[in-house]
Amino acid sequence: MSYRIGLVGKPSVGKSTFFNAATMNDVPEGAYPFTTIDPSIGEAYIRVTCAAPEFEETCTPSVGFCDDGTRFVPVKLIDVAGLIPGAHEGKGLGNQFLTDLNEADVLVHVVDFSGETDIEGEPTEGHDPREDIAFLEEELDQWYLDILEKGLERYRSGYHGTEGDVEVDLATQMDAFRTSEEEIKQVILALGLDLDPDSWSEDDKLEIARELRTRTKPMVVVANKMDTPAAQENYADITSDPAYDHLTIVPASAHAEKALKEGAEAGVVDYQAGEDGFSVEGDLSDDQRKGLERIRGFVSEYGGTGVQQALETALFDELGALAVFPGSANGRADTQGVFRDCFILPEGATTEDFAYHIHSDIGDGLLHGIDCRSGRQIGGDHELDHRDVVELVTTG
Ligand SMILES: Nc1nc2c(ncn2[C@@H]2O[C@H](COP(=O)(O)OP(=O)(O)OP(=O)(O)O)[C@@H](O)[C@H]2O)c(=O)[nH]1
Ligand SMILES: [Mg+2]
Repeated sequence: MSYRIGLVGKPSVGKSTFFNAATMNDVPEGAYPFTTIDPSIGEAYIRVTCAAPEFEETCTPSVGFCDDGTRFVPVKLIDVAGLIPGAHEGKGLGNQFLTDLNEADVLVHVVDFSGETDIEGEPTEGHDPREDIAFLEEELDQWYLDILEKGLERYRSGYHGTEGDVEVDLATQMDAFRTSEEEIKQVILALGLDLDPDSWSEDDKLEIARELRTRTKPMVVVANKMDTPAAQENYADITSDPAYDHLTIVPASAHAEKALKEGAEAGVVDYQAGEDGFSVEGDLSDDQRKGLERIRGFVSEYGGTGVQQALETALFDELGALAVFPGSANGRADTQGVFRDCFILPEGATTEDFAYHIHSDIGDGLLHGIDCRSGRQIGGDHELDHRDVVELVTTG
């Protein structure tokens, strides 16, 4: 199972361009709303500093690849149709397609920071990206509210047969979001409400929906089109406004990432995804050279094109996931090959979780783990850190 990152946002912000840049796919992009109708799923990568060199080994990745000490570990990226205000009432393409994002572990909200598209994705000038940040969260909350209402219908109609608890029906209805009865109950009680839905006002329900949304779909904001001066100005304004301190905003140019990757593929630039620089190698026209120099100015100022950074911020910072390498404590390669795997595990994962992640037999037979850096034994309930290298010792 690989992690899934969903791209959301109003039309024409650059979701598909971001998707193509990250996955090297070729889905349609266009300067008109609703270019994308059907969802696409592609393979993107997140970077993890490879542990093999510390052990004086050369890795042989089973999935993804390793470039100069940087592992590129596959994750799934999902591109969907644009969302406009009132989508929950059927505006635009409605919000039915949001079900395509049910399975996303974390969302990347792509915002056009250039202000050159209005709230529905039509060309304009001077549009305030703040509006886009706010409306999207409201639409997502409405989506959750709809599902909550369906759960309440289920509760009232007594599908469960006996007099049940409301959180049981809500958890069943919200199954795709992988939330639990316990979590739903906690959310309701933490909002100072009791467990009788008849006592909830419309606002209470919206509060529950919002709380469940922020817990189950953490999100980063991508300030896209940062190759334009207008976007750079908006970015400076918004990130210095304390009202936006609670958001993680990653500056990006999907265009720049695409151009650099295409240049690398054509052999005219030397560029590793996520780096804040590149070198020009091949014969280029003056226009191409100027284009690349413009990109250079931007990537050196913002620390990269932002595409890799956005995916990694979503997965590691917002979601709290961690990468763990299976290793062998005596330093020798196992029969499987050296540093083949790099697994992405959820926040708080323990040695035992790691074992079960690999195989249920390994989980069942786990005796203990060994931290391969220190050589120390670690228990099944030991919480792992990002980039730990762990040998699992089992009965089998
Ligand atoms: N300047 C600039 N333009 C961009 C960038 N990324 C995308 N665009 C342009 O923005 C327009 C919309 O891009 P798409 O990728 O189709 O946008 P989308 O969000 O997928 O749109 P829908 O599928 O309609 O929801 C296209 O003209 C892109 O070339 C960027 O980083 N910089
Ligand atoms: Mg699109």
